[in-house]
Amino acid sequence: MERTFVMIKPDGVQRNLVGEILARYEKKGYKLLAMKLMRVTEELAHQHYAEHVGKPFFPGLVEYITSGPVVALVLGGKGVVAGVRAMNGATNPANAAPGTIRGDYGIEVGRNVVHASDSVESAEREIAIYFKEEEILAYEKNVDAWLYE
Ligand code: IDP
Repeated sequence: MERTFVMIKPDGVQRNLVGEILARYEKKGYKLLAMKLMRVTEELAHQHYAEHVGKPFFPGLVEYITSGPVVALVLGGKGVVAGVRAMNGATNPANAAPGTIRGDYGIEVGRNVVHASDSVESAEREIAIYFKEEEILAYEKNVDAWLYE
């Protein structure tokens, strides 16, 4: 099953949006494979956002992502990588369509509520940064027969 790494960022936790955001992914039909409330350390932030080291917004990004607890998730399902990116909306909430999480709950790019992997490869890289393989559960749900032909 395709998997993606998702994070409800510190602003999402502080603004009491965890339940609403989780409900969206659940109702879509994506399967919750792993979940934890945690703090992102400076070291984790550098690993996760390695591609952005040196960019002007990088120090602010590290400050933001380490500023409070986050919810880290692994979600599974057919097409889940692209599907969750679409549900999250454009990186900058100012450009994110209404109906997307960033479009509905965010204002500025530096407080954009959620993260999701942008490809199957980056999903596997990010999952390995945040989770041990034994923390990721494989299980059947009866509803699968109602989601997949
Ligand atoms: P993504 O989160 O939609 O994949 P990326 O371009 O990978 O977007 O950027 C990673 C994160 O860095 C964004 O989600 C956002 O929190 C932050 N970020 C990106 N560009 C800017 C910027 O120009 N100013 C402030 N923060 C930014």
